[in-house]
Amino acid sequence: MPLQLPRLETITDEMVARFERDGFLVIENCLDATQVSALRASFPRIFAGDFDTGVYPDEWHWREGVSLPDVTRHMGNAWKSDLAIARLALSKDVARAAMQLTGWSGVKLGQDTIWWKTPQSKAVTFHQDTSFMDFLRPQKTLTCWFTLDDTHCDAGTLEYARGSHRWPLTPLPTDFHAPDDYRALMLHSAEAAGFTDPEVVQIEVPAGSCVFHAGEAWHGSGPNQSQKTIRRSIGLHLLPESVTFSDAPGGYIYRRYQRTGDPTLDESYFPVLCSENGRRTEWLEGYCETGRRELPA
Ligand SMILES: O=C(O)CCC(=O)C(=O)O
Repeated sequence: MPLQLPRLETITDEMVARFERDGFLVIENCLDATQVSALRASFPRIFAGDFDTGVYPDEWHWREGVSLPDVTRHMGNAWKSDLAIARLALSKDVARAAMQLTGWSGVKLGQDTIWWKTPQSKAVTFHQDTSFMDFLRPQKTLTCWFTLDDTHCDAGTLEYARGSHRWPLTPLPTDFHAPDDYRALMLHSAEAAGFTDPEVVQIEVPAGSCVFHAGEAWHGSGPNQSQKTIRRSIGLHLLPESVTFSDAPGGYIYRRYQRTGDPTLDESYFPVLCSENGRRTEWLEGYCETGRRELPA
């Protein structure tokens, strides 16, 4: 079964107002200790290439003995490879909360991202997730980021520029991992938007907490300066159900899933997590148990 997350069942008007004002919303203690430890156990396995389904993720940015030891370990669409991660990524509760925050009538999963910041690992540059959705119309996304460890300012926690979801959208960063100055692009964009001293909020929350952020909100994470604290997180990047592939160039990874002459996003790769009428892509529940995408008989 996909995970049930009762803390996400009640999104109040006050929470929506805070999300709209700041561009992000923190909800503490959404995953219980058992759920956190099951997800943590996946990290060493998937980065060693041990996949429940035998299928590779869409992005695999760090390999033992090949990659630089001090960059943030990162993977995309591990739900296709690992069933513990699938149970989180395919959760209905996350999607329903996203619908309440955005007003979308239904939600598809765009992709997940796995983040593993080992002690002394380097920064992730500030960026806007919507910039990566340049191949979609409407160009929109909402992220729900879960942390599996208590987060600390000196251990590379996630940071937001408050209110930055109202600044203009900028092109993709060229130095995503281990930039010289991880806040530089955001500061440049702030200045262009007329803000000289943007407020940066560093998220310090217990393991199992989550943060929803608007796709336009600037966020990134500093170096992990700790000698022994690990920071493992999972981001779920959600799309409006009505989204289609655009005619414009872009989408160097996920455009591969476009069928010829057809702009729709196939539910085999971008499943519907929750629709207005409660519909979900048919195979999600079974997939979380068996790793097979089978339609009910
Ligand atoms: O966890 C991080 O350091 C980066 C997270 C992020 O950029 C995201 O999930 O959108």
